[in-house]
Amino acid sequence: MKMHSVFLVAIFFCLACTELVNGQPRNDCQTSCGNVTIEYPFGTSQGCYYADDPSFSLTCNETDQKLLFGNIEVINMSPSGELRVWKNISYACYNSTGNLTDYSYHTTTLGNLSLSRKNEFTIVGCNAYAYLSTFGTQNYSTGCISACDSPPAENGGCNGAGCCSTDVSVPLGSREYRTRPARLASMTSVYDFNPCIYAFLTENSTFHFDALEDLKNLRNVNKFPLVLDWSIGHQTCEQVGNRSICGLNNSTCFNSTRGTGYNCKCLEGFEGNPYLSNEHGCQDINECTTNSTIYKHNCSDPSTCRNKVGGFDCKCKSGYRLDTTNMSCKRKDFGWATILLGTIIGFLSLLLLISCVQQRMKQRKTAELRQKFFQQNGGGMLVQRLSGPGTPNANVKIFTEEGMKTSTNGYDQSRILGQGGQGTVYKGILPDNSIVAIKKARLGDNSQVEQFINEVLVLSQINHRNVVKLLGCCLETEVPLLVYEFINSGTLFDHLHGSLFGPSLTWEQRLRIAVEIAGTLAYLHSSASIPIIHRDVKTANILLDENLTAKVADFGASRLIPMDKEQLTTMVQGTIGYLDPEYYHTGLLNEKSDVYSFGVVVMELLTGQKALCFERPQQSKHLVNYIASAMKENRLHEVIDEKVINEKNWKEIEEAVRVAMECTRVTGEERPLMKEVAAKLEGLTVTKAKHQWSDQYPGEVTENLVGVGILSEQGDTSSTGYDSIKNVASMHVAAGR
Ligand SMILES: *[C@@H]1O[C@H](CO)[C@@H](O)[C@H](O)[C@H]1NC(C)=O
Ligand SMILES: *[C@@H]1O[C@H](CO)[C@@H](O)[C@H](O)[C@H]1NC(C)=O
Ligand SMILES: *[C@@H]1O[C@H](CO)[C@@H](O)[C@H](O)[C@H]1NC(C)=O
Ligand SMILES: *[C@@H]1O[C@H](CO)[C@@H](O)[C@H](O)[C@H]1NC(C)=O
Ligand SMILES: *[C@@H]1O[C@H](CO)[C@@H](O)[C@H](O)[C@H]1NC(C)=O
Ligand SMILES: *[C@@H]1O[C@H](CO)[C@@H](O)[C@H](O)[C@H]1NC(C)=O
Ligand SMILES: *[C@@H]1O[C@H](CO)[C@@H](O)[C@H](O)[C@H]1NC(C)=O
Ligand SMILES: *[C@@H]1O[C@H](CO)[C@@H](O)[C@H](O)[C@H]1NC(C)=O
Ligand SMILES: *[C@@H]1O[C@H](CO)[C@@H](O)[C@H](O)[C@H]1NC(C)=O
Ligand SMILES: *[C@@H]1O[C@H](CO)[C@@H](O)[C@H](O)[C@H]1NC(C)=O
Ligand SMILES: *[C@@H]1O[C@H](CO)[C@@H](O)[C@H](O)[C@H]1NC(C)=O
Ligand SMILES: *[C@H]1O[C@@H](CO)[C@H](O)[C@@H](O)[C@@H]1NC(C)=O
Repeated sequence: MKMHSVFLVAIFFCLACTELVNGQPRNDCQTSCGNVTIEYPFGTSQGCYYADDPSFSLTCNETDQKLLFGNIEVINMSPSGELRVWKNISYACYNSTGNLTDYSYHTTTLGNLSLSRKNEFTIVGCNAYAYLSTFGTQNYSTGCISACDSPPAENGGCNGAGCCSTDVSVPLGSREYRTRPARLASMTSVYDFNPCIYAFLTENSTFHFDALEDLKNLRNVNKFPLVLDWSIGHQTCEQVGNRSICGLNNSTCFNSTRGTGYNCKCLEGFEGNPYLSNEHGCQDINECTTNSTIYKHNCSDPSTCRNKVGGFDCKCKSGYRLDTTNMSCKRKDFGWATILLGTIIGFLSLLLLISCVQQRMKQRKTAELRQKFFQQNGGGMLVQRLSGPGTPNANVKIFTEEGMKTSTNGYDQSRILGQGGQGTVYKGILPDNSIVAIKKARLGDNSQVEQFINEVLVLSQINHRNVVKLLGCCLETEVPLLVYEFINSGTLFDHLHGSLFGPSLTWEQRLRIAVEIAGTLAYLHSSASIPIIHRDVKTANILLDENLTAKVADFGASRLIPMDKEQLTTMVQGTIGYLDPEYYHTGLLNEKSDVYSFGVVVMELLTGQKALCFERPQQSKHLVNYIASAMKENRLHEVIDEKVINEKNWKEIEEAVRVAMECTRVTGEERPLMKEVAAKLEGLTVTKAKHQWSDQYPGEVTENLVGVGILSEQGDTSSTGYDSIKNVASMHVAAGR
């Protein structure tokens, strides 16, 4: 039995313990008494008020439904640290002779609570005074005097006539006070209207003086609200730190106004009892739905309220925008400036769009055009042929138009190496920094595409040291571009007739060059897989590299001869002065046309004279005729370039002249094969003059003069334009007009 009760007591203490650790009240605490709500930290029973501190202990008289703090009736309590109570007034009453007949003076003790400075001390009466004394760590006294012989005419004013009131700067922590009113001596005349003198402490501005009534009898009012201050503990917020009972629960600590301890308050946007951490603690205020005028949102009509923790947002309805200066919603109005701006932006966007589309279309068109040209120029065929069988050695690179443009710096003027009837030759620098010559190919009409592609393929397969190598082509341009290896030391024409290249060529060099060209043409005519006719052999088409090695260039006019055909009927192409007269007249092309042209080149090498020269006498304008007539008149010495003649080489020169004459015979059939010419010239360099052909010489000298016919037909009429070979380097003559 005894054990049992001990056990129960232990349980009780343990419960109390846990309660106290949290600093929170029990769940079953009385929450109101009469009309008064009891709020924590106050409570009416143990475990319901804070920390079992009797300072917060209240009692509720259930019979008359009054909540009492000691013996003082409580009006209400606020979490900010105020307890409002009713306090009886002090009074002193006199009879007509001025003797004190009745009085009530109070000495009020406030326990651990203290007098608030919100109270004011008021005295009501005529010719009266009263004093207030407070006691605490510091004692304090103040008083007020009211003088009047008759009731004051005006109500309300508590300014020394019938009523006197004063703010009290009571020392903080005053826990006891006394009020005592008294009549000034022998002032009996006021008895009729003011038998009693009243003095009381009351909350600032709760008393409104009614002169007649209040002077006569204030005891029927009797009580006034008094404000008391309370706080938790004796430490400041800093001192108590996280041990305060605020903080955990959406509330914050503040120093008590009474100078000791602290109080709690809800964070902004929260509402509730800041000392509680249960559902009665600080909870978010829904400003959007609350009935409280203090917390109600101020979002005005066009905006709608949106609650959030600790506050709310005013969201403008659609069609409105938030004006941040006064946080109100304004109808979205579009001023002229906005409209103008919008229009301009719209317009610009449109322009941009259009230009973009145009750009795209242009790009597409360019791409289409490139593709069209590519097909037109036989690109498809080339690709097919390259990938197919039969062209194992073909090494044709297909360049893009873009790449060509880049490598020539956009076909820049400074990159032009030469310009002529064959088109323009550009110096190009490929991405791998190799230098190439880029040349526009000549392509008559679409029917020749296959021919052209054939040529590209064949030429690309020629790997001869004396042929300018074709590296590739670009077919995406209207006029196909051919890419050749770059030979840097100019043309034979420049070396012979220009003064650009230092000392003139020696006989040995000239002979070697002639041998190289002859060998190359012989190779092209017979050795190459399909015979190739150059068709435009001339000194301007012989390039020299830095070692003065001849490189035959410009196969722009060249034609392949299919194996089964000995002769081709083509449009006559070539250069006046070098053009085979037979071919010119018949339009029948065969390899002997190249032999003729080569003969003229040899003559040029021998004489240092141009193939055509209008400064020479009429009959000798053409180099072939010039030499022929010199030969006939036995004055060969005069026409041979004196720079090459020496005592030892005259035989060779004569031999070379003979070869050239053979080559330039009017009838193609009578001309030797290129192979034979090459052998002959080579023989000259090795064996120094064996006159194998001398018996045939001088053959058809007169027939050699036929070339003049071409001249008189065209050359004379166009002599004004004949400044340099380059300008009219090639003349296209339609044979069968
Ligand atoms: C409670 O308040 C009502 C209305 O304000 C009042 O009529 C009633 O007398 C009050 N009761 C007590 C005990 O003060
Ligand atoms: C005043 O507070 C102290 C502790 O804070 C307490 O012990 C004491 O009983 C209180 N006095 C009254 C009259 O409540
Ligand atoms: C409650 O108040 C009544 C009337 O004022 C009084 O008679 C009674 O003793 C009081 N009760 C307590 C417990 O103080
Ligand atoms: C206050 O006055 C009322 C009547 O006016 C009286 O019943 C009560 O006892 C008084 N209280 C005190 C503490 O004097
Ligand atoms: C006033 O009070 C005094 C003393 O109590 C008394 O002697 C006197 O008669 C009273 N005067 C009147 C007019 O009642
Ligand atoms: C008393 O109230 C008046 C007006 O309400 C105010 O100006 C004054 O500061 C208050 N005094 C105190 C001590 O609160
Ligand atoms: C205040 O007054 C009381 C009572 O008259 C007295 O005992 C106390 O010593 C005084 N305190 C101070 C600080 O003067
Ligand atoms: C209070 O703060 C101290 C140090 O500032 C810390 O060690 C302790 O854990 C904190 N207590 C709580 C309940 O947050
Ligand atoms: C703090 O406020 C939030 C939001 O209202 C709420 O959910 C939470 O319960 C509150 N905390 C306490 C201890 O009251
Ligand atoms: C509380 O009071 C102390 C000392 O007077 C002061 O240092 C501190 O800043 C105050 N804290 C707050 C929150 O007012
Ligand atoms: C607000 O007031 C209305 C009626 O006045 C009531 O029905 C509603 O419950 C109240 N809401 C709150 C949150 O107090
Ligand atoms: C009123 O009472 C009489 C008799 O008791 C006294 O003699 C007076 O002195 C007294 N008057 C005052 C002002 O106290």
